[in-house]
Amino acid sequence: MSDQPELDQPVATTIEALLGPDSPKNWGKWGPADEVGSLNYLDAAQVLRGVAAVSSGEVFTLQVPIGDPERPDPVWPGREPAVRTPVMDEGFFARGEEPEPSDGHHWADDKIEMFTQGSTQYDALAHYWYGDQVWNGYPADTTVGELEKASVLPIAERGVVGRGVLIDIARARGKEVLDSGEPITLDDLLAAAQAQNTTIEPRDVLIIRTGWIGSYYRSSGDDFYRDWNEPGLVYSRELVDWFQRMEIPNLVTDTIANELSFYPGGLQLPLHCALMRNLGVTFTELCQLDALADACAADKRWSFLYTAAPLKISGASGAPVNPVVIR
Ligand code: UVW
Repeated sequence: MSDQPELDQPVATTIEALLGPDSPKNWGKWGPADEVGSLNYLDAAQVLRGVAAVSSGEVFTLQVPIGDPERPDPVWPGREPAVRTPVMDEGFFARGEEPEPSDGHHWADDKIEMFTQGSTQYDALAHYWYGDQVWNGYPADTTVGELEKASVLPIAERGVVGRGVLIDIARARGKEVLDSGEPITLDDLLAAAQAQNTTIEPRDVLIIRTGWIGSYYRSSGDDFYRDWNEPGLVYSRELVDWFQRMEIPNLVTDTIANELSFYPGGLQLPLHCALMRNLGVTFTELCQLDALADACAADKRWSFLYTAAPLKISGASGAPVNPVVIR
């Protein structure tokens, strides 16, 4: 792990201490049975606002490939890359392992074993918590065995469509990729938006580029995991208040966990708690944003229609997704 960045805040040793007793919460805002949180902000008017941001018709897909044996999927340390196994193909017939059908047909089938969060994915709102409650105040023991509440399924059933806005922090800093442990503050985010001449509007799907996932595909693999501390947004009360005020429904980034990984004091991923658990902001992680960013930089248009729907996996803490952006 790299040296911890100098963060302009007192060192806390628990998430609860960092966030404090009055951390903003949207629990109950959309009723006691809500499981999709801030996606409720994406009403029909937001879909039309997204559609209105389309002008050239270019299409970008943001998912990284799954199951390439030459380039194992980038994953959070401790998770394993997906493994795709062919269970039927021409070889089975050639080796006599499958009887020849009388009508002459052959076929190919695969199976895949993967972490549901081992690729470009949506986190379920109950994926990460502190204390004994998850999003909307559901008890933490509703996660035992499967997520009984706020799994990824309701997000998948609903789908996500709205106006997306891309803030390219790497480009603003004149870098191909941010460094391990490099923080992004609210001021940095707003300054980068201003430098792009971009206004982040209320209810925008906020997409932040660090260059991190792109760098994985240029690295040896080992380099990527050395000094493991992903760059990204850093917790501050101002940042959380801003997300709340701006009614941001969805945070999308090109890192595996959407925020600076580690803090002095041993904390890990506190924005998962402040934004996802408390505000119900959905997280789309591990996106490939480089081609989209190049296109936005070329014509200086940083907003577009963002659409996504993770796979409908019952009770899961996350699910793969291939978000589609239309400019
Ligand atoms: C972790 O939970 C570590 O990360 P993610 O949100 O990417 O699943």
